[in-house]
Amino acid sequence: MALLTQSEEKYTEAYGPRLSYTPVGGWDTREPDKLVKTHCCFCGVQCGIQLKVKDNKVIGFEPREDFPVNRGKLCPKGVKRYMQNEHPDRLLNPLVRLESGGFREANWEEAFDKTTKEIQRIQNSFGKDSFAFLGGASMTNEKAYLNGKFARVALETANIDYNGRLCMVSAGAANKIAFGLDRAANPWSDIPKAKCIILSGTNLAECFPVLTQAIWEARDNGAKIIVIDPRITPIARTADLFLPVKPGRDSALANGILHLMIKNGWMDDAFVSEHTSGFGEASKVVEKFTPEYTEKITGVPRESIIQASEIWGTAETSMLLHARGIEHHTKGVENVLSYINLVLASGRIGKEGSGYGTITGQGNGQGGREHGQRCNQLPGGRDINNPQHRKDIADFWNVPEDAIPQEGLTACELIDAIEEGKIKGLLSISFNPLVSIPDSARVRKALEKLEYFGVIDFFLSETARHADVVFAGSLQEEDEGTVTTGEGRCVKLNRSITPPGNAMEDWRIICEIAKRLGKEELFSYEGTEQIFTEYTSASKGGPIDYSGMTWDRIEEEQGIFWPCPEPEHPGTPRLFEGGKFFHPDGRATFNAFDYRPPAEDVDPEYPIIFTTGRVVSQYLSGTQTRRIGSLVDQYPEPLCEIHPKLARKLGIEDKDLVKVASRRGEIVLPAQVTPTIRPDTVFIPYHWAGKKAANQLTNRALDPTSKIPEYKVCACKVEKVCGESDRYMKVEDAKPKWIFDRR
Ligand SMILES: Nc1nc2c(c(=O)[nH]1)N[C@H]1C(S)=C(S)[C@@H](COP(=O)(O)OP(=O)(O)OC[C@H]3O[C@@H](n4cnc5c(=O)[nH]c(N)nc54)[C@H](O)[C@@H]3O)O[C@H]1N2
Ligand SMILES: Nc1nc2c(c(=O)[nH]1)N[C@H]1C(S)=C(S)[C@@H](COP(=O)(O)OP(=O)(O)OC[C@H]3O[C@@H](n4cnc5c(=O)[nH]c(N)nc54)[C@H](O)[C@@H]3O)O[C@H]1N2
Ligand code: SF4
Ligand SMILES: [Mo]
Repeated sequence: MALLTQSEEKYTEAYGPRLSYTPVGGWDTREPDKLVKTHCCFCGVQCGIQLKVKDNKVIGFEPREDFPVNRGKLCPKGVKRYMQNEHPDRLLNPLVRLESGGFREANWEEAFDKTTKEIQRIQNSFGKDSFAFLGGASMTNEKAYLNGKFARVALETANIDYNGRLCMVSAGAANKIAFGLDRAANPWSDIPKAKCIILSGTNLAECFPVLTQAIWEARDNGAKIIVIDPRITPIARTADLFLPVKPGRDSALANGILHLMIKNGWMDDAFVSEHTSGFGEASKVVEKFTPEYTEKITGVPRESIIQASEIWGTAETSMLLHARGIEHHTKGVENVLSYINLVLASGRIGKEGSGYGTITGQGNGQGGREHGQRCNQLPGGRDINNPQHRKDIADFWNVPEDAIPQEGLTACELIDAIEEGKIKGLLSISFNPLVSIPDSARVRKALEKLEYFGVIDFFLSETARHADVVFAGSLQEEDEGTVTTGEGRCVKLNRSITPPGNAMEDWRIICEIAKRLGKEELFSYEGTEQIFTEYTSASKGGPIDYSGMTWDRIEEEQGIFWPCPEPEHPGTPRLFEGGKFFHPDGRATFNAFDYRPPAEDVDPEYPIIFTTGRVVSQYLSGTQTRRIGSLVDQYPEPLCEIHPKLARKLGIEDKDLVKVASRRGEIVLPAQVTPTIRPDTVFIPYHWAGKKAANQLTNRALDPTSKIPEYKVCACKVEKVCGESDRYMKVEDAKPKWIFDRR
C-alpha cells in the first residue's frame, strides 16, 4: 500500500496488518487524498507528524520517522490533536455581541468595520496607548513578527505583550544576564551523552513526554539522574536521586550545592577564571549555605544535598534542564541564575554532552519570544530601549524612529491597567487570560470594563465569551509558517487544509485591520512566505539572526538552529563552544542571591503551600484539549493532590470533596490522596475554567525583573466538604437556590 510509512511497514512485519490510527465513527479506513509532513500543534518539543487529509479535512495521522527529535513517536496529545479539526464548536464565522447578551454570526465586513471604528474612537478619546494588544507563543514566527509590527505601526500603541510572559520570561531574562543570549545552549541530541542530568521543576514525562526517551537513553549510557520537585513525578520515579524541595526554595538549594562544590574542590577553576566573571561575590553569598542551613530552608534532607553535590560535582559530562517549576516565582530569575551558577562552576557547557537549557513550553515558546511581540522587544531580539536597535527597525519598516512607541506594559500589568481604567480597548489573539492569569475573579472584572474587546480564536474560549467581536481565526494545520522548538531549531509547518466555512487565516485578519487603519502599504502580503522573508531579513544583524534561512533549506535540513546569519551558514546547534559567551567581554556571569521567601508564605490562617501545574492529557487553558473526548476521559476534572499524612490530619479520604481556599478565592474538587507529594503542599492542575479554575486561588505577585506571576507558590487552607458518595447523593444541595426560594 502506497500510504504505508516506514514505521507502518515495521509494525506490520512485527505484528501483522492493522487498521488506520483514525477513530472517526470507529476506525477510519478511508484512503486519504494526501499525507502532509508537519509538526504537532502543542508543546515546544514540536514532534514531527504526518496529517492524513481527505476532502479538505484532517482525518487522522501517520507517524513521521524522518524528524530526528521524535523519530515517529508521539505523546497522548499529539496522537489526538487532529480531532479538533472537525469539532462542532469550530468557529466558522465572525461573531458579534448582541445587546441582549450572547452572540450572533456576522460577516467579515461588519466585524472589521466595528473593530476599526472602536479602535479609532478609543484612541482619539484616550490616546494611542489606551488600546492594547495581546499575542501568543502558540503561533508561528511569522505571526509573532506580524503582531509586533501591527501594534507598533498600525495601532501605534506601546502596549503589546504576549502569553509567554506567563511562561518563559524568567528563564529568558536569566539567560540574558548570565550568557548574554536567550536560547537553550545544547541540541537535545546532547542529552543521551551526559553522565549526570539535573531536572529541576519539570514534570518532564507528562509535559514533554517524547523527551523522556533522551533521558532514558542517557540512563542506559550510565548517567545519574537527579530530579528536584515537590512531587515525585513520573520522571522522578525513575531517577537515581530525588530532592523533594519545598516550593519557592530553589535558589537556596542551588546555593547549598554550590557551597559544597567550592568546599570539596569540585570546580573547574580554569574555566571559571578564563570564561566567567562574578565568582568571587557568588562564593561569598553561598558561604553560609551549609547542608544544615540549606536543609532548614528547602526541606531537602542534608544527606541528599551532599549526594547531589557529589554526583553533579564529579561528573564527566552533564546537562542541567529546568522548566516552570523554578521559573513561576517572584524570584524566578534568581532561581534560574542560581542553577546556572552550578553549570558555570562545573565548566561543563558549550561541549558535546555538556550544557544547559530551559525547556520551552508552548509550541513556539522559543520563536514566540524572539520576533518582536514583547513589550520591550523589536524584531531580531532587539531591545526597544536601544536607540540603534530602534533605528535599525524604523529604517527597515521605513517609518521615522520616533514613530516606534516606547516600552509598554507586560501582560499581567496590562490586565491591571484595564481594571484601573487606563486601557479601554484590547485585541487578543491566541491567549485565554481568564483561565491562565492568576486571580481570575480580578481578570473577569477587568475584561468586563473594556469598552471594546476583540478576540481572534478558532474556538469560543472562556475569554472570548467576554468579547464584543470574535474573529474566526485559523488552526495550526490551516496555515503554513515556521516555529522554533525548545532546542532553538527553526522548523517548517506545512498547510494541510484551508480554513473551513468563512474562517480566515490569523495573519489575514491582522492585515485586514491594519489596512483599514490606513497602513495598507505595510501590510500587503501575498502569502506567509513573504512574511517569513520579511522577518528573517529584519533579524539580520540583530542578536537573534535568522537571515540565512529559507523555507527550502529549513525543510531539507530538518530545521536550522539560529544564529544562521548567511545562506551558507550551517546554523548553530550548540552555543558557547570554546567558552565563548555573548557579553561584550565574552564571559558568562555568576549571580548568587541570599534566600528570600515567596510573596505569600504560609501562616496559621492559611497553613498549607498551594502549587499548580499540568497533567499529561490536558494542554494549557484547555480550550483545545477539553474538547477532545478521549483526552477528557483520561483526566476529566481537576483533582487536589494531597499527602496521606495531611489528609489524615484534616479527616480527608481519597475522592472526598474538599474546599481549597486562598486569600483570593476558593475551589471545591475531589481529593487525590497520594504519597507522591510533600505533606506540607497541595497541587491542582490548572487546565479548567470557571469554578474549576486553579487560578481563582493563585497570587498575582510578579517577579520584579521578568514580570512572571507566582503560579508555583502561595498559601491556602483545605477542608473536607463531603465524602465521595455524598457528592452524588445530596441532590437537594445541588439544586439551584431559587427553586427553594420560590416555594
Ligand atoms: N501535558 C501538557 N504538556 C505541556 C503543557 C500542558 O499544558 N500540558 N504545557 C506546555 C507549556 S506552555 C509549558 S510552560 C510546559 C510546562 O512544563 P513543566 O514546567 O514541566 O510543568 P508544570 O506542571 O508547570 O511544573 C513542573 C513541576 O514543577 C513542580 N514545582 C512546583 N513548585 C516548584 C518549586 O518551587 N521548585 C521546583 N523545583 N519544582 C516545583 C511541580 O510539582 C511540577 O511537577 O509544559 C508544556 N507541555
Ligand atoms: N495556575 C497556573 N496558571 C498558569 C500556568 C501554571 O503552571 N499554573 N502556566 C502558565 C503558562 S506556562 C502558560 S504558557 C499559559 C498559557 O495560557 P494561555 O496562553 O492563555 O493558554 P492557551 O490555552 O494557550 O490559550 C490560547 C488560546 O488561543 C487559542 N489558540 C491556540 N493556537 C492558536 C492559533 O494558532 N491561532 C489562534 N487564533 N488561536 C490559537 C486556543 O484555542 C486558546 O483559546 O498559562 C499560564 N497559566
Ligand atoms: S511531546 Fe509535545 S510536540 Fe510531541 S506529541 Fe506530545 S505535545 Fe506534541
Ligand atoms: Mo508555558
